[in-house]
Formats: sequence, structure tokens, C-alpha cells
Amino acid sequence: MTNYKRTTVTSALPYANGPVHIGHLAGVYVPADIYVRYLRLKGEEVLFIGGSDEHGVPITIKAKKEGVTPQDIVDRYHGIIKKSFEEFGITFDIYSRTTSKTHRELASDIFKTIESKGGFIEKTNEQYYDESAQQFLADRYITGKCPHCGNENAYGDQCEACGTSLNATDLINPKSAISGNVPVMRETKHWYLPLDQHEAWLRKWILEDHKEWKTNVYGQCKSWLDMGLQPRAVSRDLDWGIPVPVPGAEGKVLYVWFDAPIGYISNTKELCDSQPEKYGNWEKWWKDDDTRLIHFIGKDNIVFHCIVFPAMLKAEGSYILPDNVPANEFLNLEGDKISTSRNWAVWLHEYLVDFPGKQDVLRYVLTANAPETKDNDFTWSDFQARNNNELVAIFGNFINRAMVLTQKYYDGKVPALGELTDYDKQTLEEFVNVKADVEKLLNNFRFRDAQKEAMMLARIGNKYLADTEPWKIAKTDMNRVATIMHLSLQIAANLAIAFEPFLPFTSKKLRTMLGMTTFSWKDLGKIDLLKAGSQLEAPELLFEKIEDEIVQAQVQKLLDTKKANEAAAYKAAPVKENVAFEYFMKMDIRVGTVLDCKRVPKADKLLQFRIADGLEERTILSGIAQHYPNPEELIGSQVCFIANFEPRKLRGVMSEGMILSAEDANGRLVLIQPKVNVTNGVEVK
Ligand code: B3M
Ligand code: ZN
Repeated sequence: MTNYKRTTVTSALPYANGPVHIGHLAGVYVPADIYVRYLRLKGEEVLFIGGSDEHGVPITIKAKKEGVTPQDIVDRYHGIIKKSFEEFGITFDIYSRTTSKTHRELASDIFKTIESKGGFIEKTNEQYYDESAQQFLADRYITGKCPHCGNENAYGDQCEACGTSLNATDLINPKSAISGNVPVMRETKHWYLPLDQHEAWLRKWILEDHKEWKTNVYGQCKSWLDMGLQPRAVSRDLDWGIPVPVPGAEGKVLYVWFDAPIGYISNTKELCDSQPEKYGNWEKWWKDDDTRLIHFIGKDNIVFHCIVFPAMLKAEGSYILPDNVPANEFLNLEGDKISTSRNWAVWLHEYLVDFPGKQDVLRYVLTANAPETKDNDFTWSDFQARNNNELVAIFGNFINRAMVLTQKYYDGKVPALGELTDYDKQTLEEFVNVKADVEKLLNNFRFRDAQKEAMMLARIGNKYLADTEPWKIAKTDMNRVATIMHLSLQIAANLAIAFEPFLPFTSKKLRTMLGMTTFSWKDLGKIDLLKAGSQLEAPELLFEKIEDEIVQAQVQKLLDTKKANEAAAYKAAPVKENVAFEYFMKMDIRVGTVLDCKRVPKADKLLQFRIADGLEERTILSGIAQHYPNPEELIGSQVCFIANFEPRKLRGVMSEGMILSAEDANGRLVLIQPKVNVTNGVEVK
């Protein structure tokens, strides 16, 4: 939409059943926040809506597991999530929740309106029922084998291993997630949104009228539409959710994906109703044709925002449809899919404990590496490199040099601009182009490239100082130095504006240092942002180097998680057949001290031990070299070995015994070693 008056920006409502992690931030909230800050800086009318999604089966399952109520669960996580977003500078106009009264009422009203217009079909069919729990088994309450990939733990609505969306009846060997029992079939009535009846206009609206949508979004919509749309149930047999607001629907609630997107609207209503003078009537944000609606989401939510929700709004009849849905792909962590259940994540609240005050570093790295067109990987080494080589070495370094030199030569006052040289003019030309480029990229939701382009300002500034070398000229021509410093400070002021959407904390700090009280997007590209003679504050570093130990500690934390997961997943082998005592007594197991331990040349796996065994000494070869990269460290420690193991020659060396070891769940071998030293040669019994 080119001629619009205002923009309603929504970002997916995270489920309130766990804290938020870097994947959430990178995929949805940072891009949405960048966009909103940009529009605000341009002086546009914009509303940024967030909130928690507090219904759905996973929340009830978690509650059951912990022996608390679903309300307890959502109260806990709504608070944690809201706080994380605040701490990372995500500037929602409202962050509310789908258990609010306003939401319950509005979701009910929308259901009733659609119902009264004949927008649903009612169908009775058979669904799985758990007789012992006396409950129908919706979505995640039922598990079984995926018919597509064979994953044994697929859910009734989706297989997480292959990503296919499923119906509970597709599952092979279905089991109740509540009791573990095999469910039976029982009749139940539900309300369906007949998406098939919406297919024709959806096809035209998306495939013809919205060719500008991101290719990943457009492509996914096209494949859904090409498969043919089916009616979708919008009610469930559950006791957690918003009751279906029509007679004869006892024990039934709205499907979470019916009520959740309405949460965007009810949160808008809650905000506008509480501050009408500031935000106006809520309906203008959702019903005026000159309002642009934009949904920021992750790729797993595309069908709901591009097909199901628009069909609901159309069926209701009085709402506008989204103008764009800039969905992102997924962010992985160190090569693996982020997973809450496996604790494979960087949690935002934990990040801030380990990196206090470094919100912008994470925002920067997540944008620099945003999964805009394909899945991307977050690694701690990339985090460190981008901080040290870009934020510190380019952005921070430029600002620091400009500030410190001004302090040194002009007591921190902006010097006057003198005559421009050709080189100055050339620099300014490059610099002025940046604005148009950043804008174009932001308008097209290409935040990653937009940030890269904004960074050009710092690169230009750095190069300008390096090329003009004011510290050398200062000995001869202070007029020239004044011009150089004046221009450098103007570039710094431009950086403060350009980075406000991306790095709001840094931008604020920089504006304070430069004494900028007002600023707006239209000032970007100007070189009269700071007045000659105005006083700057004392320079402070914007970024600091992150040392190796710091990121290594984070990597270690992940390795520990991996280890714990592997151990949790480890299944001990079944116990072997019983043996008589005399068989055990035939084995001669002893303790000895390692006198020498070294690699065997040309044999990757073998270590050669020299053992003091209490009698004389013996040599034993053992295939554990990969597990002990520094074999000499074993010298002096004690090991257990089978003393009467038949000697055999390996690589030309006679091995007299076998050293005992155990293989850990993650495949690592460790030697069996007595915790306190014992006399060499004693027997293990
Ligand atoms: N809660 C799914 C998710 O967090 C869902 C989004 C709702 S947006 C209306 O991925
Ligand atoms: Zn599967």
C-alpha cells in the first residue's frame, strides 16, 4: 500500500509456557521493533502490538506435569516474557495477554458474528477419547507414529521431526498423552471454518495482488492453495480456553489459533480504550481502509496469518486484511535446531545475567545474521567476531576517535566548519547516499542489509579520519583540523539517528554524548546536526571487546547441555546372563601405577602404557588415544587392568594385559581409576 495513513504492526504472540530465546528475538521481535522505530522516527502514525498467547494444549500439559493450574503457568511466563522484551528495548505500545477480559469478550463477539452470518459449518465426527481421563484428545494430547517419517513421538497436530501437519487419526499406534492408554473413538460436534469456500478470493488476493510478499511467504501460501484448502475446526473439547459462545457447546472452547490472532485486535482495543486521547478509537487501527496492517511472524505461523486469519476477518466482514506478512525462517544455535525441551537455546534472561548492558550487541548480531531468506546459525564465535571486529573496531572506534580528538583539540566543543576540500566533498557524497539505501531496504523488510548499509556511515567516518589524519595536521593547520573534526562529529550524529532502530541503547548513549536533544529520520544525511561551539559530554566507550574466555564459557555451557541431554537419553544395555562366582574369580584384575604413557607411532588409536604392577613392570597397549590427547598427564595415576589377559602382539609390541575403561553416554571413554591411591598390585574384587 503506498497511500496509507497509519500502520498497525503486530508481532506473533509467544506461548506463555516458557521464556523467550534468541530465536524469538531474531525471527520476530527485533525486526518488528526496528521497523516500528523507523516509522516512528519518520513521524508516521504507528501502533506496535504484542502480547502472550495463553491458551492451547501445551500449557495445560505443562500445568498437569507441574501439578499447578494453567493460569499459574501463564501468569509466571507472561511476566518473564514481558520483562525480557522490555529489557531488550522492544517498544510495544501494549504487551497484554489472551486471558484478559477484553480479549475473551472480543473473541466471543467475533465468533458470534461469524456464526450469525452463517460463516461456520457444524460437523459431528469421531475423535479420539481417553476413557480413563474422560476427555477428548485434541492436538498434543495424542501422540503416535508419524505416517510420513516414522517418528514415534509425533503429535496429533504435527510431526516435529518432519514438519508435516497431521490429523490425530493419521497417527499410527495412537496413545493418550495423559494416561498412555490407547484411546477409543467417540462422536463430538465442532465448528469449522470452511476454508474451501474462501479459496477463490484468497488465491486472487495473495497470488495476484500480493506478489511483492517475501518469496518464502508467497511460496508457502501458494503451496497451501495449490493443495486445496479444507474446512478447519475452530473449536476443541478442552477445559482451558474461551468457551464457544453459543448454546449447545458445553465443554468446548475456541481453538487456540482462532482466538490468538484476535489477541492482536483485543490488545489494540485494551490500549485505545485506556488512553483514547493518545491512540484514538481502536477501530481505526483495524477497520479503516487507509490503515496498513503488518504481521511479523516466524515461518511456522505463515498459514495462520496469510490464510486462516484473513478468512476469519473476511467472514466477520468489517476488518481490513494484512498488507504484508514479513515472516522469517528459523535461527539455529551452533548447528542445531533451537529446542525448549532440550534446553538448546540462549535464553534472553540468562544472556542479560552473563552480558549485562549488552542488549545492543545481541540485537546487532541477530540482525546481522537474521534468518530472512533461509535458516541461519547463531554461533558464539560469530557473536564475538561481530562485536570485536565490527561494533568495537568500526563503530566504537570511529566515535571514540572523533570524541577524544575533539576533547583534546577543542575542549569538547564542536569546532567551526571551514572550507571543504575535494576529498571532503567526495566523502559527503558517499555519505549522503546511505540514507536512501537504508530506507529502501527497511521499506522492503530487509533489515539485515539495512543494518549493514547503516554501518557504512561508520566505515566512511573511520576512513575519513584515517585518510585525513588530523592528529598529524594539528601541528601545522588547526583550521583544517577544525573542518575535519566538525565533519566527523556530524557523521557521528548521523550514526546516532541511523542506528536508533537497530541499536537503541547505543544510539541513546551517543546522542547524550553529542548533546542531541531532538532528532528524526528526516535529519539523516544532514551535516548541520551539531552546532559549532556546542559542548559535548566526556567521551565514553560505546562497546567493549569480548574476550575468548567469555565466549568459551558460553560454548562450554552448551556442551554441558548437550552432555546432559545425551545422558538423559542414554539407555543402559540389558544385563547379561548370570555367571557363577568361580568365573569371576578366574579374572585377575589389579591396580597398578602408570610409569609411562605415550602414543604408538603410526597407530592413531593406541596408547602404550608402562605399568608398575607390584611385581615388576609390564607394557599394555590400549585403544583409547583419541580420548586422552595428552597421554603424559596419566603418568603417576593408577589404573585397573586384567593381569591374566592373554598377551598379544599389536604393532610389533607385546601387550601384557587389558586396561579397564567405561564408555560414557556421549561416546567418550574414561579409564577406571581408584579415587585414592592403593598399593600397586592389589586385586580388584
Ligand atoms: N503462539 C505460535 C508461536 O508462538 C503462536 C503464535 C500466535 S500469533 C497469533 O509460534
Ligand atoms: Zn514425521
